[in-house]
Formats: sequence, structure tokens, C-alpha cells
Amino acid sequence: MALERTFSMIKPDATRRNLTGAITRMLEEAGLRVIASRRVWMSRREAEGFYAVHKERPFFGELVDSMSSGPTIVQVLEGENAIARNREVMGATNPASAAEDTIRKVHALSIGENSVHGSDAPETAAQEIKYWFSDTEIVG
Ligand code: DAT
Ligand code: MG
Repeated sequence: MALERTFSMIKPDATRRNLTGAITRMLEEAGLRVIASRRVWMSRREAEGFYAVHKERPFFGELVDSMSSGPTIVQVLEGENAIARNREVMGATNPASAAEDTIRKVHALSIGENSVHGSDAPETAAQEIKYWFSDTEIVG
């Protein structure tokens, strides 16, 4: 498979615990390359827009609160099969169900504060990259 790009976030629960480097290292060790990165403290409006697909879900308010509670690292990752590879190294949404040695198993606090985000398909990856980055900020 050709090189693929995906969108990743290191969430506020993780930046608060000074885990930016530890998590980035796990991504790199999984064969993913950080080709764009920025630290942002997103507004509630930005969090609502980014997670609009979940707006009818019961946890939406909690999700927006937590994503706007502190700094997030937004990243573009590149690698072979990057979308699936990233989901694999992230682990399951609920850390209690995540496989050993995944980021969420090692670092996440709960299903809501689960340390990382990763796009789930090529279409969402393209949309999410565009939501946070202009073309000139991505240096592959
Ligand atoms: P993922 O982040 O694994 O793609 P998702 O897209 O289903 O999971 O949900 C997006 C985020 O919403 C998730 O990372 C954390 C939060 N979330 C999901 N289910 C939740 C729940 N039952 N309670 C609280 N937060 C939840
Ligand atoms: Mg998702």
C-alpha cells in the first residue's frame, strides 16, 4: 500500500500529564511519521465543529468540555496504512477494553479522557486534516 496520511490529536488529559513526548514516541515506534504538528487550546466552538458527527450523543457536552479544557497537540501522521496503523496503536475507545501496549491501555484515564484521537477512514482523515491544517503547514 502507498503512503497514507491520518489526523491525530494528543488530548488535554494527556498534555496536562506531560505525556506529549511519550505518546509521540509510541506513534513513531509504530512506524508513523509526524509531518505536521501544532499545540492549540481549542474553543468550545472549534470542539463542537470538529466533533459535529457526535452532536446527538449523550456524551457530547462532556466531550466538548474536556476537549476545550486545556492544550491539545494536533498532528498529521504519515506512513504505510497510516489510518489503520494509528487506530491499532491507539487501542479501543474504552481503555478498559484496549489491548496491552496500546496508547489508551498505557495512558488513558477513562472512556471520556482517553488521551488520543485518530481518524477512522480516508474521508474523515482528509476532512479532519483540513479542519486544522493548511497545505503549507504539512511537510511530508
Ligand atoms: P474514538 O475516539 O475511538 O474514535 P468515538 O469516535 O466513538 O471514539 O468517540 C469520540 C470520543 O468521544 C471518544 O474518543 C471519547 C468520547 N466518548 C465516546 N464514547 C463515550 C462515552 N460512552 N462516554 C464518554 N465519552 C465518550
Ligand atoms: Mg472516532
